[in-house]
Amino acid sequence: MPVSLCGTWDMVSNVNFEEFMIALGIGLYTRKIALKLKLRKVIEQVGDRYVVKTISTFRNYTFSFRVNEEFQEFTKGLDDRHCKSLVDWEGNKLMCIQKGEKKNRGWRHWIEDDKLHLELHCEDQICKQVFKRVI
Ligand code: ECB
Repeated sequence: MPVSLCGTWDMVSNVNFEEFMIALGIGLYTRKIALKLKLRKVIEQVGDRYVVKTISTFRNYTFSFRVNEEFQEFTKGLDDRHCKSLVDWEGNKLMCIQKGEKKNRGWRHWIEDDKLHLELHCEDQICKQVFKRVI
């Protein structure tokens, strides 16, 4: 069993977020606000169902899934697109493929050095976020 991602996590770094948002077609004004945010990630698991909340002073985004069960995702408040999303374990990494209008879209979450890592990718851009546990 991979190590649990559950808990409350606060962002400590966010690399290439602007280029990632440009790849998603996010406008300049929203990008400038988004770039200043310190995101909080809350990951909960009940049975085989995960709930992932991304929280900020500007917008929140919550979604929920079962591992290896495709679901319809609407990225409300982000780029407002519909995707067919599938989350699965890839070794110790929880990975998601988001099929839709944008090519090569998805993310990976894993724990490394007691930190929560997130790699978000879209087209040719990769955004790397790291979160520390909130005690
Ligand atoms: C809820 C956070 C608000 C972020 C800024 C708002 C608007 C910017 C619009 C689009 C930017 C695209 C993504 C924002 C980056 C991170 C937030 C959620 C990323 C995400 O989807 O994380 C995964 C894995 O934790 C869950 O979807």
